[in-house]
Amino acid sequence: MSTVNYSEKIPNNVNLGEDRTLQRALEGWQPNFVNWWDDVGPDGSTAYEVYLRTAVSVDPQGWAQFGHVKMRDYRWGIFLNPGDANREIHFGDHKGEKAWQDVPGEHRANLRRIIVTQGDTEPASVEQQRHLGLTAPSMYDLRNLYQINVEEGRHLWAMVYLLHKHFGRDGREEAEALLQRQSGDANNPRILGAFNEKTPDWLAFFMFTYFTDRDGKFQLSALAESAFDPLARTTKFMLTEEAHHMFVGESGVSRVLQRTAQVMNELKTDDPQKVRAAGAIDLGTIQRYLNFHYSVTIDLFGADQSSNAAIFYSSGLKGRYEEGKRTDDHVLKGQTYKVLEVVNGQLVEKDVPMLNALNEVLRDDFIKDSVAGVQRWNKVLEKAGIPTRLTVPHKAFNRQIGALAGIKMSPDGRVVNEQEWAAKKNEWLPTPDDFAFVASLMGRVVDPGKFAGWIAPPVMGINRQPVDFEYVRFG
Ligand code: BYC
Ligand code: FE
Ligand code: FE
Repeated sequence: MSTVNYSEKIPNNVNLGEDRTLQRALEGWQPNFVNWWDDVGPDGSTAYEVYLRTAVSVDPQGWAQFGHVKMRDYRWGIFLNPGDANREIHFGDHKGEKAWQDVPGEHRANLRRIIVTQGDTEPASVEQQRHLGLTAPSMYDLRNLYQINVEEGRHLWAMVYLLHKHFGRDGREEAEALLQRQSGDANNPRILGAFNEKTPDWLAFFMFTYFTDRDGKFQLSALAESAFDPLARTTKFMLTEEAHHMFVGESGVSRVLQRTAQVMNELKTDDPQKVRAAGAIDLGTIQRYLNFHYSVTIDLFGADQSSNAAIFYSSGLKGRYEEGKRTDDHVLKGQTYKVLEVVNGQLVEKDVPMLNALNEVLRDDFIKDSVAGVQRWNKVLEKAGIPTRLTVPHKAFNRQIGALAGIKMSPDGRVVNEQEWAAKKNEWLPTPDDFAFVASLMGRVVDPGKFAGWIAPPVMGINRQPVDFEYVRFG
């Protein structure tokens, strides 16, 4: 008999205490997870007690319990949103049939692949962010970084639960492989491009959590529609945590802009060198970081035409964003969608079968949502009387995936030749000099209520605590 109290050690609503097979699988995996966390998780954080929210159940009282905990003792839980026994599949060829509680044999390979791809991003982001704690601009920001890290860890658990519970031996092998691939590793990299990029500094971190965690929002929303009910329910619960990740990015960039605008007004200058000399990040650098993170993130939606996407949708594995709110037939056969391609050096729109364009549909939904937040950033500049505005680059700018890969495009949407690209690249994407400058600002500021000079304090603390609350106790 096992003596472990599973609901205490691993908070869950999946009846883990009664499920010996699942217990055995998780008992094999969990020590490797802890080793992974120690090896490539948040650098130097083991002894800290951090004011974290922990999910101990899915109801409103239980999903956000705040208190100081050691990161190592964080209780990574396994939660599915409450089920609906009568839930029906509401899109694709199986529309109107009952949602699946088990994996149908014919969709097993595709479902496993989707779950593995989703699962792979979660530990990747923790690896990408592992050094940031050493240069936090405040204790408040350090706490937010760690909150995101433990929750991405929990999202990995969520996908590993599905692999262990529903995919038998190959699921267990995939769960191991999720701990073996490593962000940026030349021999065994993470699956998707953005998750092998560096997150070298806190401006990159805020852009990543604004844009790339938002890919998480859209992909998870599409999976929350899945006919495979356990996937739908687990991704729905993951979405409750994603909001905070995007908030950290949006408010982080806002605070950087606020500080930059203040310095520009004090010095009455828009000269980037003077702004930099005063210890703030010039708007040009912020725009170049934005261009990079936006373009790398929209690549995550895959090729603009994809037979995988058509199969995932028609077989009910992955829906569209807010599938239930759409008023079409939810089958989409015979419908078309506009995608871009280059003909004779010019971008042209062309109609293609909608089912094959569903990656593009989701990318366009993401783009709308991203632009809204950039407009909120511009309000900060507007309020401060600064005329410069941030913009998202053209969809075809700096793309590596799909029909637009390899085309040289200016951020404002002109096809450019190699010479112009080479001449202007340093105005459009972060340069080694930009990275070196931003790195030079990154010093560790962790006294409660103190903030680095390149970022304004937040308006409010976490969970109604004051901004100068002791969010992290260094043991
Ligand atoms: N980089 O037919 P295509 C998150 C591959 S973020 C490298 O378009 P498909 C989070 C593709 O795999 C959310 N490779 O593919 C955020 C395929 O390879 P194979 C993550 C790429 O399947 C922050 C080939 O190119 N979740 O949660 O239609 C922090 C052909 O492409 C890329 C998901 O992505 C790329 N960018 O679409 C923490 C959901 N793009 O098979 C966490 C699950 C494509 O030919 N994934 N390729 O070798 C999916 O739904 C799909 O796999 C994709 C790709 C939408 C990603
Ligand atoms: Fe996540
Ligand atoms: Fe996230």
